[in-house]
Order: sequence, then structure tokens, then C-alpha cells
Amino acid sequence: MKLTKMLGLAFGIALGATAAHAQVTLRSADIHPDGYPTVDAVKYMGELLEKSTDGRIKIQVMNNAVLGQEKDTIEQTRFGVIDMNRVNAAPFNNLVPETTVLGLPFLFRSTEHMHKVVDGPIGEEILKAFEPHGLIGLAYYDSGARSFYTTKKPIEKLADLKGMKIRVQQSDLWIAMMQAFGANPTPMPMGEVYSSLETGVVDGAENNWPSYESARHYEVAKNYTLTQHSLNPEILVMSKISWDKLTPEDQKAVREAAKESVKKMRELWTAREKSSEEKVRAGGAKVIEVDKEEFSAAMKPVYDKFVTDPKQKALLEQIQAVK
Ligand code: BDP
Repeated sequence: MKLTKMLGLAFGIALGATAAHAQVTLRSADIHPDGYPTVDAVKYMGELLEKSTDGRIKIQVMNNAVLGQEKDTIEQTRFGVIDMNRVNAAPFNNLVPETTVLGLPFLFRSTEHMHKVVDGPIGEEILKAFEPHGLIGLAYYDSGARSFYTTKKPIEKLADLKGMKIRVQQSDLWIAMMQAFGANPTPMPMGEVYSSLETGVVDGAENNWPSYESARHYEVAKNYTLTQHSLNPEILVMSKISWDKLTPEDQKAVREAAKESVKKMRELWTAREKSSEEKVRAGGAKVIEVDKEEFSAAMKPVYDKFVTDPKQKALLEQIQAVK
């Protein structure tokens, strides 16, 4: 993007906000297509916000990766070029290390366990950790369980992953996790995965049912192995630059609308997980059950590497203690 355009966009809010009761349109990035739960949840948040601010604040969801892939949009959000962003926790890991714990393999016992953690003080603490990095953590959205899928050789046991080239999100945690599984990790943005699977740059990837379906990865990687190795949530953030331009009342309205949209997101997610699973099964995906214990037992090196300082250890213990 040209610098002049970037500056123009960055100052869009500032100019609008000088007049009393000025209209503000917050541009929110998402890589997912129309109708994906995260996209619709942020649109819903926009409706709530528009109502609670008498039409002063609107959200424009710019999905389909029109603003770029996640790593880039995170940077643009930090610089106030993009106002809001909905991204999985993984691409935040290197920037905000506190987020790493959420993606640890086989950490959450269930979706309910994950909800309890992110809805409580631990979730709040991790959201607060974004602020020194130019971002305001607003809410967590569901992302289901991530499982492997491969183009040729199906994964039926841990040993099958040995040496396989597996695409991962751009996060050191995820790279280490793939290594611990015995695979050869290939970090890349989501937008490159379809062609990489198709051309054999990678042998497989991993994701939840809705992304496996909506990004059409099931067309080129038909073996879906239910390892369910991580329940890493999605995180909705706002640019601190955009945030600081809002009055405290409007900031409160943004927070409330974001929190309120979580309920909607959970409904949308549950329905979409089901319909995506049905769609990929009907589309020829072969679903493979595995002994998850075997996969989970291989994850000790990941915990040893990423849960090192006393703060992280305490965080992990707190999460495990949540009933
Ligand atoms: C999806 C997340 C998206 C990630 C993508 C990925 O919703 O934010 O970018 O996985 O694997 O489930 O890159």
C-alpha cells in the first residue's frame, strides 16, 4: 500500500472525530469468506454498536483477506491503518507471548473448559497483554478443534506424521508443535495453503471443520484425521490508535458490543461446525479416528519449551485448575 494512502486511511477517524457526534466507521479485517461465523459475528457487533451509539459508530467488515493476510493485517492494525481485526490466537503468539498458552496442544479438556478460561480472569489478563503492543484485546471467539488433513497418505497413527511437510500458522509454538509430532513444519499464511496442498509444496495442514470446508482444502486434502490437538480461540482486537480516538463512553460501547457478539458467535459456530462437517463428508472427505493419547503423549517438549518462566507456569496451572 502506498504511504499516502496509508496515512489517509490512518487519519480517517481523526478527521471524522473532530466534529461533535461525528460518524466513525471502524474497518475490521478478516480473512474468511462471507457467511463465516467470525465475519457474521463482527457484523452483528456492528449492528449492536450502531444501535448503542445512535448510529455514530459503524463497523465495516472487510473480509475475504481484502486487506491482506493475517500477519500483515496485524501490523497494519498496530499502526492504525486498520481499526479492528479478527485473527486466530496463533499469529499473535510471537508479538504477545501471553497468547501462546491458549494454543498449547491438548490443553483444554473441552469447549466448556476453554469458554470458562477465556470468559474469566485468565482470559481478561491475556486480553490486557495486547495493549503494550498497540492493540486492545476485545473478545474471544470460538474456533473449534484443529485436526490434521493430508493429500496422499492418511494419518492413522503418530508415526505417520514422521517427515511429512505440514503447513502451520506463523507462530513459533506451532512450529515446535509440528516438530514434536515428528512432522516438518512449513509456516505460511492461510491464503497460500490451497495451492500448496494442490502442488505438493506441503503434504498436509491442520484446521477446524469450518476452515477446512470454507477454504475448500477438503477438495485437495481428503484425509481428515480427528487429532483435535488444539482448541486455540480466535481473538478480536482493535488498534490502540483507533481506540484512543474514541471517548471513554464510546470505548465502553465498543467493549460491550464485542462481548455481546460472543454469544452470537457461539451459536453461529456450533451450527457451522455441523454443516461444514456434513459438507466435507458429502464432498468425499475420509474422516479418520485416532488414539489421541498417543499424539498428546508426544507434546512434552512443547510444554517444556514454551512454559518456562514462573508466570507462564502459574498461568498454565490456573488454566488446568479451572473445572
Ligand atoms: C482459521 C482461523 C484463521 C487462521 C487460519 C489459519 O480462523 O484466523 O488464519 O485458521 O490456519 O481457523 O491460518
